[in-house]
Amino acid sequence: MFSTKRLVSYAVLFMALLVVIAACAAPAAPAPAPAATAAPQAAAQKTYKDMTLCYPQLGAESDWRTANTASIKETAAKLGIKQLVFSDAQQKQENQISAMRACIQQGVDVIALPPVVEDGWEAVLTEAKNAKIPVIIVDRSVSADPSLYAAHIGSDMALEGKRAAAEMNKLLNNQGAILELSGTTGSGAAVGRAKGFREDLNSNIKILDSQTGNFTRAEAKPVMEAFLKKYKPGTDFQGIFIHNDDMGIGAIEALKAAGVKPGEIKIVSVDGTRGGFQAMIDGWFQADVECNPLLGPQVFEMALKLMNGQPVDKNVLTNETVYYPDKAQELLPTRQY
Ligand code: GYE
Repeated sequence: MFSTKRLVSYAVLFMALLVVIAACAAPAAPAPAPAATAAPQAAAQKTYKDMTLCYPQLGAESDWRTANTASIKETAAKLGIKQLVFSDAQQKQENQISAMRACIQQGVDVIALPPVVEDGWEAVLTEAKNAKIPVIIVDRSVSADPSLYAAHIGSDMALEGKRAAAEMNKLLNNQGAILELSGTTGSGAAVGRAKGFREDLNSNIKILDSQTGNFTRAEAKPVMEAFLKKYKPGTDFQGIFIHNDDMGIGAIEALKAAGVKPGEIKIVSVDGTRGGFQAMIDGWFQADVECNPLLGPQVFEMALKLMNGQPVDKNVLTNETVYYPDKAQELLPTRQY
């Protein structure tokens, strides 16, 4: 056992030693500059001139689509990107998938994909991911796991459907029956619009029937003709919800041929194309829910960020509104699509 005296002298010795060590140690060096402010990476930044972007467009089924294609092509030219690899899949998913595979093979920098339908993208998205090619989902959505793509830029299709329902409720005074001409089966646009519409449609309004017109004028017309053989306008149904203006224009032809007059049946459509505005001026559409196809600038801006490894927002939604016949004449000349 140590005596207290001894213990104290050990402690004093130990502390003295500490003082000596501290005195001998080199004075603390100034803190190094934080790594973030050192050596900016600006020199390695990629520009639009370096960009090869792949756009496997889903088709040319509508005026909306034509405007979307034009927006992509015009923006690519304006920004002076190295190469735009554009293709038209004619509304066939297998064509979009092969176009994507060709782009992966080529080693493009970014793929921007407007998917014709929601399901079935896992395999090719995984291939792009493995090849380290970021994919931006444009316009319609996919059901694949979000970890398989970089981001989505497009409209809130369910919100568009809700807006259409609110218009229909007003137009029909919350009662009656309607028909629905829906978009491409299984497409994010049709699924979202149908869902949102049903969520907000007054429960006293019955959806008598719903058929697809595949977003085209040509396919919508015979569907409307078949509806008119089955259901009597005015008696059996008072309104029609149509998922895009092109199908609306096809439907109008069938309605005209059946002797229906503009305004007798309340029509709510989606897109806000010039054709839709004309249909409002002519009294056929009572409301047109906007869906903006001019996505080019946002797509390329995000693509450049991805090329430079910068963070991007996972879901970029387009700001949209509803158009009405009273302003249609005034606004038509300002419409870009
Ligand atoms: O509403 C329709 C087009 O996906 C939002 O596709 C798009 C839709 C648009 O054919 O006109």
